[in-house]
Amino acid sequence: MKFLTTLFAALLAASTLARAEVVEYTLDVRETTISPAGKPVRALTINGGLPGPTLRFKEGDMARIHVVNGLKNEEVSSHWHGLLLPNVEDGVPYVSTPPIFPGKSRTFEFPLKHAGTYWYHSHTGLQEQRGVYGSIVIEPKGGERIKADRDAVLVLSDWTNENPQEVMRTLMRASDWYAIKKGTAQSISGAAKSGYLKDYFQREKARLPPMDVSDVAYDAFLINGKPLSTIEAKPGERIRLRIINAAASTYFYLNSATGPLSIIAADGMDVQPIKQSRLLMGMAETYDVLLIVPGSGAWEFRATSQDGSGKASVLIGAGEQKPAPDIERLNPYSMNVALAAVLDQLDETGHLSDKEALAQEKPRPLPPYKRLKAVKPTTLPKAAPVRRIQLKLSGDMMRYIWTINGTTLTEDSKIPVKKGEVLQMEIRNDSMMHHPMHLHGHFFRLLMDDGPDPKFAPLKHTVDVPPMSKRVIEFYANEEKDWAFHCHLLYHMHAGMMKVLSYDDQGPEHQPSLDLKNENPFYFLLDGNVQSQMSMGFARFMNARNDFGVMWKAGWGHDQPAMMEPMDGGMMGMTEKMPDVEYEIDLMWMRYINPRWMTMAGYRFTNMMDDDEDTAFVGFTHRLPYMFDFTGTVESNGDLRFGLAKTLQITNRLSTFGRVEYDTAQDWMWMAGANYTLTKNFGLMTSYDSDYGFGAGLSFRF
Ligand SMILES: [Cu+2]
Repeated sequence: MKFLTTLFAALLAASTLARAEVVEYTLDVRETTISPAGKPVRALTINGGLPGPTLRFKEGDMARIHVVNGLKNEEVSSHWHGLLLPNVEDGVPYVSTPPIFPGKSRTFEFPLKHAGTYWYHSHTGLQEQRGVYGSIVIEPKGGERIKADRDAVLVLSDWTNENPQEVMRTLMRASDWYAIKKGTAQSISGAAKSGYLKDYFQREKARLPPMDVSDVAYDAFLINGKPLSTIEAKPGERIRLRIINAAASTYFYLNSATGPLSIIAADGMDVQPIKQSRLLMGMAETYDVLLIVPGSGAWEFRATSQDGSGKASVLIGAGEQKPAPDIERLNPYSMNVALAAVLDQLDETGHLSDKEALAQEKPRPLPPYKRLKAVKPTTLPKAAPVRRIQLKLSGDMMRYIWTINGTTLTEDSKIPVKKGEVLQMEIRNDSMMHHPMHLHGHFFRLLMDDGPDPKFAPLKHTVDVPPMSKRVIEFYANEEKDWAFHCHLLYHMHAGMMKVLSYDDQGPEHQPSLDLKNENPFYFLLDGNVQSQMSMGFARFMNARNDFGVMWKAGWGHDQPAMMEPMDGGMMGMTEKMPDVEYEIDLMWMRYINPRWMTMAGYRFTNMMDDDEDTAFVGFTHRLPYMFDFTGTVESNGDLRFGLAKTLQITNRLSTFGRVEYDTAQDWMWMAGANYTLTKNFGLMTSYDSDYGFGAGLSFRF
């Protein structure tokens, strides 16, 4: 009897499989000129549009997706974000799936095992920022749990007219340009004006660079490719909004003129409905919200960037405009504001009713994780051994390097996983930015202290880890091979914040394969100035931890008349003349150890009066409290040099700097001056140098 039942079940399963409908799409990635922010830009589009098309399926269908690479010299890839699928279809180039070479295509084929709102995007280099993303909707077998008249997909994104490689370069050089552009630059006068002078110096004392909630200044924020768009709707209609944050580096606050948002699904999985007036949404997360059109009018649904620098809106319905409430901007000066926002919410519990939760809601709430509850138990197999690991997220704004457990992807890529275990990951964020951490190939249970019954812990694929706090997630390791785990802030990932969960089925020696030409590449940077008396600068190739370059200082405005005279007596009766142009050129390699230490080694060419011998040197730079940089070098001839340097930001664009140096061969030197930032690339500069006197000119960074 049992045998017959099993046979029958097997036959039934086979026949269902045979009947699985194949749903086919073609995604054609091409370079196209588009202008979402007004200015025509060469971007990457899928089937000519931004975002790419919505791929609609039914649970149980078989997806067959042809991805065509219409680019001339770049590989592309497509990752199906949030879907459980065979490893080779996951679409992370080299890690799981072969890349798609220029002019070639790849057909992805996988069964759709679960329903929900998901998305797809390129996992190659910085292509996601350039437009390679779109949405996926999978309708459940038995219909939606919560009925709506129809659904509408809202793909949120951020848009820059700059090439993303240029954005990355700007971040690598720790330029203040983006902060100036979006109005979050910090200065002493700004701090004094807003009453945060004490915090300003406390931060400097703690050796922390100015904090900001976002890295990049964007030209536009988009919903479905537009800053403003319209959805037709009738009063009383029930619309299921499927919201996807496909931005490269923007958290959004969502709110609506129609009142509190009714959240019915998170990361594709149904949750017990909760209400929230403002929803903070990290990159790569998805939420489904049920919206009932209250009456006639154009009701604004708004996504405000977390840094307050912009927004995107859709108007639902037609007629009189009903704006959504404004979300006030964060004061950039109080370093405690972001932390306070985090700590403020510790008292919130997951047991509040909607009414209580709405009454207690903060003006800038965290994601509503404590109140998210799965619709059925999500507990994992009881018999599976549980292993807990810690992952520490760190970064440095002065040097754009982002790490997990102190290492970048290329330094150490592997997190070993044993098949059949429950892996608990305690993710600690030691940095001052949010990180949306995404796990490929699995749903994890998000375990919140103080949340609802852990039996109903929500299933997610992406979790926001707020500054200076931690999240605990767990999942049943029932897969094989290698799966990416990374921060979904594109530039953080690119700067190293990624690992690969590597199953033990591949043997202990196995190392994940990586897209090495797109990981940790070198960027060329040139920073310098030319003034009437002298020129200084640094031209370098830079990656996460290394700078290889040329540093120069040259002077011609000799300020010490005594030095111009022939030296009396001189060595062996010779007289020396000051050269017309004095120079010191260092060919050097600098290596970043951590936010406080850098080491350096190089070779110095010089014709300076008292020190005209070319030498090799080694040294270090150490960041002291109040952001003083102390540099010490020793040269192969035994000379020692110590320097102390400091920059003070007076206004957003005006900074002053000072530098003192002691050299056993040349004695004391000092320099002080000011720089005024005109554009991203140029500034006006003036300085006094103890050797070359007073002068003024142009500063530049390219
Ligand atoms: Cu991050």
